[in-house]
Amino acid sequence: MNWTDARAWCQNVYTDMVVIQSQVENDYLVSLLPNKTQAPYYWIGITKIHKNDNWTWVGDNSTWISDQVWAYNEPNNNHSNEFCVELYVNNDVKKRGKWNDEKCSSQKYPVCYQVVGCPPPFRPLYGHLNCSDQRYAFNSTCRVGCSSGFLLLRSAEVTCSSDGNWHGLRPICIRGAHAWTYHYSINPLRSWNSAQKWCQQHYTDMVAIQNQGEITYLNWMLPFNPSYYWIGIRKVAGVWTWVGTNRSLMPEAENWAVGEPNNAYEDCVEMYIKRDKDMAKWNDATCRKKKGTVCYTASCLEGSCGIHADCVETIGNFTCKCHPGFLSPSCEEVIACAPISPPAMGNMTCVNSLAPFSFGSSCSFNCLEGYTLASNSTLACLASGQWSQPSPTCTARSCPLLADAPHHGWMNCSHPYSSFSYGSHCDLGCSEGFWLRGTSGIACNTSGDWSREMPTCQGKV
Ligand SMILES: [Ca+2]
Ligand SMILES: [Ca+2]
Repeated sequence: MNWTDARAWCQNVYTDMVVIQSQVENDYLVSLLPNKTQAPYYWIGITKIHKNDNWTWVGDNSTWISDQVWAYNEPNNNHSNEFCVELYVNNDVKKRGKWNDEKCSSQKYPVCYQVVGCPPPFRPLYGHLNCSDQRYAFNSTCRVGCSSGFLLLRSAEVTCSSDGNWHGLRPICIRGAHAWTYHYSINPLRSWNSAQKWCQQHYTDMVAIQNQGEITYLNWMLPFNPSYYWIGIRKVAGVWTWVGTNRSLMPEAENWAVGEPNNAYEDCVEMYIKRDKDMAKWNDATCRKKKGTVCYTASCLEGSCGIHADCVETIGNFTCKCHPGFLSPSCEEVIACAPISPPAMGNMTCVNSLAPFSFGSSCSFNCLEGYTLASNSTLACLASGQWSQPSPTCTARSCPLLADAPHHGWMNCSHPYSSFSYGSHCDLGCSEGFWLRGTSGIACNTSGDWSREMPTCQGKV
């Protein structure tokens, strides 16, 4: 075929004429193509339209070209119209894998490519996908993550295989204890007591089971063991008890196999992992029997809750208990008290903790000259979001009350702030026939004292 027919054929039957994007691809392609002992060789998808043009690949993505890939003395544009490229695939070591510019009307074999891809992958309920290629091409992968609170079963990753199918077990997400990690041991088998000891030494404790999701997960995760596995329930003072939390087993959480528990002397509990009958159900058994061990590692890790909270283990998860003064759920937000202002005739100085007027902040007050604070001078913002006391006010200092005018005299007072206090001023005088001994005016000063002694009125002699 000439080059134009060759490309059209590629587009009809496959995706397009081959595009080479590296020396490695070029070598790989040469290794795939049947060897030719003589011309014609193979058309590849690179051309130009005019002799001064750059060589251009079909499509628009690839720009790769290499000086080393041309055969000796090529491209030579021998007939001034060699605008297409052939790939030599023969036994001549100097030519094999090299390119030659050729007349596009020459007859050669087309080399095409086909995009191989997979259908859109299955997204599990309660899960999300993260795919390396949005067109799901051959060899691309998709990773599955489960929503918070769900456990991933089977594989986390699927790969698009060359047959156009996703390779890998279809992931599913089940409700469960996402924050716990499980560990098991069947070598050696252990009595219930030594199983618990081993768990406590190496992990947090024997596994406790919160919900059906965990049961499903454990039954999937653990290998079959003919003697099955101990779990963290045993009889304590006649009551079935979760040993890790010391809580008694609630009827709604029971998962006994048919007819179990069946023996007053069987004080420990095993789980029938991958058993044909009563799969994943529980049986009471004699504690000294040797079985597999299943442990968990606690959910609370360093940093689980941030610096303003304590991590508290719950069955299958954890919660963050905020320190006093910090708000749920993140415990990052500090409780704030209502903003306060300086008092009239006074000043306020605040020391902020994490935010202005937040838990741990304190504000001190003082008053201008002539004024006193009515209460304690420092307020603290408490963990409750309340101030430790009401904001203080500044009141003018009081002078001793002047109840009466001088005997045989009069008094005329003004009180700009409050009665007989800082700023108050009294004019004094005597009745007709008397004379004033002392000052004719007194004022209440900043320290709460009268500026002068009270005058008296003297009778005329
Ligand atoms: Ca040539
Ligand atoms: Ca039993």
